[in-house]
Amino acid sequence: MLTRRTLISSMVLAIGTRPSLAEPTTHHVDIMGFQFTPKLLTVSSGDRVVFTNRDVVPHTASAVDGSWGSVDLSNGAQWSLEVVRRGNLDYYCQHHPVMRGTLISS
Ligand SMILES: [Cu+2]
Repeated sequence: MLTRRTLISSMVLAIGTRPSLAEPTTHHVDIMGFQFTPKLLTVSSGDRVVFTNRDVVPHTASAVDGSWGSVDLSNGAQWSLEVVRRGNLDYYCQHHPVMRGTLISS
């Protein structure tokens, strides 16, 4: 039988593991099959987004407005962005401009 104490300690654990507003989160975007996955990602200013190329051809993750961007990422390479702006941050691959993604930053 679930005791009251078990129930309370699981509730405390759930609350305790929730990241606070001040703690940045690391998100992951995989580049696979000529797509950014997830294509839409909700982030907070201060968070980090790690892009990993899982394709055999090189890709980039580059801001549409040119304000940030990775180098060429070969197979297995990672590049990390620290989100410092709010709003919809649209990005694409410089080699394959049809590849698009958006970071929704609040
Ligand atoms: Cu590409």
